[in-house]
Amino acid sequence: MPRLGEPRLDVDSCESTQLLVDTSLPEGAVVVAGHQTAGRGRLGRTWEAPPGTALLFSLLLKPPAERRAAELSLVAGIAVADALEHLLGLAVQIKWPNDVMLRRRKVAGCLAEARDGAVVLGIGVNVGQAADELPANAGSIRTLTGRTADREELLVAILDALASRYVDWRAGGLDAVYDGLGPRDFLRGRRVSVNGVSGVASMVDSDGRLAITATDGTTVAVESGEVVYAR
Ligand code: BT5
Repeated sequence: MPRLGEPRLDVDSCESTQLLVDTSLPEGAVVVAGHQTAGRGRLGRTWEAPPGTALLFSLLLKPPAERRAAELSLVAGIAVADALEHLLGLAVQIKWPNDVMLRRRKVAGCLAEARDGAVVLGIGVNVGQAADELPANAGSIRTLTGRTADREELLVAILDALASRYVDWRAGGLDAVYDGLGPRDFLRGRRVSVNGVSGVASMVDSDGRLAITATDGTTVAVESGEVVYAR
């Protein structure tokens, strides 16, 4: 199993941990920040959290060329869900392609960016934010459970879970980690619209695509995009 979390750089504040990962380091290198001034989401969006309230880190991975790197945001979601379920004892869902949901709120987001032939995997988990410190439809461990969580303990739990899921994914793709994904699929059975395709989400397939069944019964598999869904 690869050692994830070493070498490690901790910073109080930075623009984005994604920018501080040196891809010449060995796989497993991690950067952890207490605050980001320009945290990144997908498609040019931002990730916001007040200083000291969230777990914010980026991890360097060097997957084999035959694997689809974009699937790593789902693999990361599975690992975050594994860790949160273990620590909180509550069911956690994964909303394709990269959100982790607790009690129907987004509690964490994952971002897999390819760089220099490697993948920089960013994970943000909302831990201690109060309700007025969160965007719409988001929640933190504090607001959703009334409990506090230790960010370091959570980081270790996520890295442990990810090390195990990553080994399985490297060997066998999403099929090999599907037990952590299929039963946690937040969108399954919901009415969705993605990139102009509307219908009912039926599943995330083993290539990491969202399968949507339209009213005429045809099924379309969508590679990526922003999902609009009925709550
Ligand atoms: C994501 O993007 O969900 C990926 C977020 C990855 C963040 C981590 S933090 C450590 C590392 N360093 C970085 O710079 N990034 C990574 P996306 O699916 O595009 O979601 C972004 C959207 O989520 C925004 O447009 C907001 O609507 C919403 N959002 C922003 N901050 C949030 C938060 N703290 N909790 C929940 N939702 C948030």
